[in-house]
Amino acid sequence: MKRLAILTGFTLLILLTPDHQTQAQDASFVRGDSNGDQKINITDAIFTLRHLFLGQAITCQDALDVNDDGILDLSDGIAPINYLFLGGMAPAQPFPDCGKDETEDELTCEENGRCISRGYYFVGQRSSSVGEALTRFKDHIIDNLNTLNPNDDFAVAFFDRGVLQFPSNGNPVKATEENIATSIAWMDSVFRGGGTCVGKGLETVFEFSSKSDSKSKSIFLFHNGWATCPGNGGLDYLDEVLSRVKTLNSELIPIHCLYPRIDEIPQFLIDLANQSGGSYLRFLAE
Ligand SMILES: [Ca+2]
Ligand SMILES: [Ca+2]
Ligand SMILES: [Ca+2]
Repeated sequence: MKRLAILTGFTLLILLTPDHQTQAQDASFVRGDSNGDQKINITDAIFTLRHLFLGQAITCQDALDVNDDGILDLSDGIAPINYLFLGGMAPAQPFPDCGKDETEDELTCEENGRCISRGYYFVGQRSSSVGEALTRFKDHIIDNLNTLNPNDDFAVAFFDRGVLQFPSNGNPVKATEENIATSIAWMDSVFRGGGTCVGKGLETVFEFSSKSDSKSKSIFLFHNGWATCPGNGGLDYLDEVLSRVKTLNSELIPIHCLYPRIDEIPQFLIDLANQSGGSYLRFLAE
């Protein structure tokens, strides 16, 4: 019986490993950007030569394979110099923007500097008790979205008794100009509602974040620190939300809490920030 259990565990490991590896080793990169600073210059050629001859550690073999022949050799160290100074060929795709390797080879890419995707998940209270602050939170979201790279992803949710979410299919979207514009139009259609089921709002953003493979994620919560959720509310409910979030937040995504009032920041928001490694601050009119 014990042997069977061991065998089953072993089989499971074999079944799970290939998929996991593809995910971890198929990150976005810029070909030729060996050192991952999203610029192609002489330091990339030097970096590549250091890797080839001095064992410099790397995290993205594909970025060094300038000619995309699936082999890392001296020609990859020389190709950037040819391109930069002698009018030689530009690196193969993806270049100059981040992207994935489109040609099959043995090389892998775990991460390539600035191509690392960041995930931003916004969740805000839309009950009438937050008043005009809701508009400021929307502006805050827009300001943030405008700083993202197209490789980042995001999602937005507003809660009252229930939850309104963008995108409606529950999958975060890339921060392209088009997606940002669509989300802003959607936010314009969100008005104040009734009730404060903050737990539902937080569950929604964790659902979003679980579908993203971004390396670095953040959650922004806009909330007055109090809950009136039908059949559930008050301090006991907030305690339940805290422990539910602890379970859901296995990735330890920092939750940054924005409090729309001048008085003392409620303990719920402080606890939420502290248990997730996030922050809390008063979010007031200018
Ligand atoms: Ca570089
Ligand atoms: Ca090569
Ligand atoms: Ca390739």
